[in-house]
Amino acid sequence: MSYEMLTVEHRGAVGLIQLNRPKALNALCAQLMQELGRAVAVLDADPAVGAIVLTGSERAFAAGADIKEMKDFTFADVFAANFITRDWEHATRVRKPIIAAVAGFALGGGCELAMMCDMILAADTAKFGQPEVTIGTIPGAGGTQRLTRFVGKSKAMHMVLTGEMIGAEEAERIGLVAKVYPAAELLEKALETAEKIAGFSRPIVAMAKEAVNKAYETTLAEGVHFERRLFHSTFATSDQKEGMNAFAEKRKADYKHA
Ligand code: DAK
Repeated sequence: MSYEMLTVEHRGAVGLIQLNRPKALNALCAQLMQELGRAVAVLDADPAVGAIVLTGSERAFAAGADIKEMKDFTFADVFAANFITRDWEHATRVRKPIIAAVAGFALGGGCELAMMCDMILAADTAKFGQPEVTIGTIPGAGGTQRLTRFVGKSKAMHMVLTGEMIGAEEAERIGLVAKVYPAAELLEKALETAEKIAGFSRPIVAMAKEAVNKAYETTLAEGVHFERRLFHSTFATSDQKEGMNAFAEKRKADYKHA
């Protein structure tokens, strides 16, 4: 599979996708989003891959939807093409863990894309923002919804209504980012984290991911019920037996992903 606007590599059991449109600060144009959708689907289906890392360049994870491409769209264009819905949300459908490794700008659609991933690891150079209001529109890829769930109403309102950026430290403090690293170490740390996750039982990791995601979609009682049923299901796997036996026998578990 060949791509023009991103690169895909295998690093051990980790699939690494790097957005590669540096001159436009990885602005998210239609072609890039179609390629990203394909890349994510291919890695999700690859049995050798246990986790995915999505990253950009040192200067930008992504500076948003491509303003030059969309500036002349009409309502009829975006509605008929199902803009955003059709090509943007693949990261939310992938069943394997997907980590956004963010350095530099993650603005507008770039911030929204990072939030579609399962966790955000950031370089100390990262800057997050939803600046759509400054160009006469509003976030359209989940920015008003996911950001509010990450950081609460007041911070989300501040970011969405002022368009101001926040740095990596603040992003970590308010819960948008899981961890911050010196920029030079970001990719290595993200790959290490992904490799660690890929070393656990794949079905168990997928269940854990589904259970956490359920918290966004349901009531507490229903969410806990869902979690309980998945927890019970883990006892039907051979990996649960292996994990607990390995603990009792003081050895490393050898998961068969079954
Ligand atoms: N789109 C297109 N090109 C972009 C871009 C973008 N979002 N961001 C940067 N670039 C391009 C610049 O035009 C410039 O290209 P050349 O002039 O060299 O050809 C190149 O990248 C380098 O940018 P700068 O020269 O501006 O670099 P600086 O370091 O001075 O500034 C910056 C970096 C990131 C602060 C600045 O580029 C900037 O403010 N960029 C725009 C950020 C932004 O507003 N992002 C939000 C995009 S809006 C919708 C759904 C979703 C959305 C909209 C509608 N519907 C359902 C209808 C989502 C909207 C967005 O994401």
